[in-house]
Amino acid sequence: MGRYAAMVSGPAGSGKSTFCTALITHAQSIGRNVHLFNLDPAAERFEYEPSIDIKELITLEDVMEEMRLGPNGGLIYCFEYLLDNLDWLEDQLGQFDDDYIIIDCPGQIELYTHFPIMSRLISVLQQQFNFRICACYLLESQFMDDKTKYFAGVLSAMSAMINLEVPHLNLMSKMDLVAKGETGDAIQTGRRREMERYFDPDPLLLVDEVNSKTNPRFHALNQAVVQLIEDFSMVSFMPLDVTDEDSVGSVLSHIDNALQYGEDEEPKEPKDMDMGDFEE
Ligand SMILES: Nc1nc2c(ncn2[C@@H]2O[C@H](COP(=O)(O)OP(=O)(O)OP(=O)(O)O)[C@@H](O)[C@H]2O)c(=O)[nH]1
Ligand SMILES: [Mg+2]
Repeated sequence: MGRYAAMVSGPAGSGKSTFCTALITHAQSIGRNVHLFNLDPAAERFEYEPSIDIKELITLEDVMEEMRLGPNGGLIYCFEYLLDNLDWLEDQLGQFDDDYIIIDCPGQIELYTHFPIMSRLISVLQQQFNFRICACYLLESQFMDDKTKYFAGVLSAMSAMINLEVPHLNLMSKMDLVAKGETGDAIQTGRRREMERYFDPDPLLLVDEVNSKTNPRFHALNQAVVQLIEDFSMVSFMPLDVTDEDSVGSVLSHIDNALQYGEDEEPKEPKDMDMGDFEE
């Protein structure tokens, strides 16, 4: 059986850990075995006990105290320490036969966008440990209310995609906070419709709205940014509502698809047939 990993990334508080929990709950409910890999050396509580936990190797708290580093420098130190201790990782990864792991990452997006840390970890998982990897990048639906923030979010997602160089799925999280249309509340229905425009929009059509909010001095820059986003086809988002099992199930099938999960498996032997049924 192949080895598969979905790396759940995105800004602080975008709902990564909650999504990992929802994904594992859903996978278990359909009889699939997936494991949680906690990659956040500062994480405190988990609904599911992680099968692999970076905190067993190193914690941010210890690093900050012993190395006298701040939280961000400390985090980089933790990842460099992990990359220097790949034997530990190999040991941890070696315990499973059915390898499908969900990696809950920290919320410091510099790790995906500025530093080559996550991309190095991905290369190790791919090349040394034979994993197929995809990235899920979460952005909060609440954040999208403002088009300028939407563009900033898309750019951060795009930067992560370019740095990580693995199949990439953008998720618009916390969709439960944007009430569904049936509630009858005209304002919420309007907000939902507005949000749905962002699932697969044409950024060139949104530029006028961004321009209307920004100083004319920036219009050429807005246009250039929008063109960049358009050129990379980076604007589509899948809605994610962790309170809705269908939504979580649909995201899991997209992840499976991105990972080509199951495509390597041997065809199952048909059940032993009683050939007597076919005899005269
Ligand atoms: N309503 C709603 N709240 C959510 C959802 N996902 C997360 N939250 C809330 O958002 C907050 C942050 O959620 P986390 O899952 O811890 O987010 P995270 O991205 O793991 O955060 P960091 O690891 O600190 O970067 C918590 O208060 C969650 O309860 C969601 O789908 N809907
Ligand atoms: Mg988290």
